Amino acid sequence: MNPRMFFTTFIATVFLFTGIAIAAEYQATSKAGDLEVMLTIDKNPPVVGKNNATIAIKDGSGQPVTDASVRLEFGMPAMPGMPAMNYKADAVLSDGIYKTPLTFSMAGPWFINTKILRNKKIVTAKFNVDVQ
Ligand SMILES: [Cu+2]
Repeated sequence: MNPRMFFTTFIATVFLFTGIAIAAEYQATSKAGDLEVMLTIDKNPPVVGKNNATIAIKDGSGQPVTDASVRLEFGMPAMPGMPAMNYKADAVLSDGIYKTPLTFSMAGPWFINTKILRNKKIVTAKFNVDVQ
């Protein structure tokens, strides 16, 4: 392999792996009041069992918000043979973003309501994921 071909192959490989790394995370953005909330889950699609979620929050001027309390209320509405399921997880601030494990008990559509308490006000960012 000549150096030029090696270089081309190398670049192609880097792009391939970068693409896979991006696709391997679930990511969605939602508004909560004047806040912009980005939810990232380390698996795409999210899976039955343990997933790791991170929540990044920006205020109306695009500045990171790190003085909030963040709680995820997630679950499924009732369906045939299954009562409504509701769970809570308090996210912990680490390196400027909020983190928590999220455990889904079954496949299907789940809601994730991200409750943000800041300045004595609670706002909610709503997400929906399809767990596999
Ligand atoms: Cu269900």
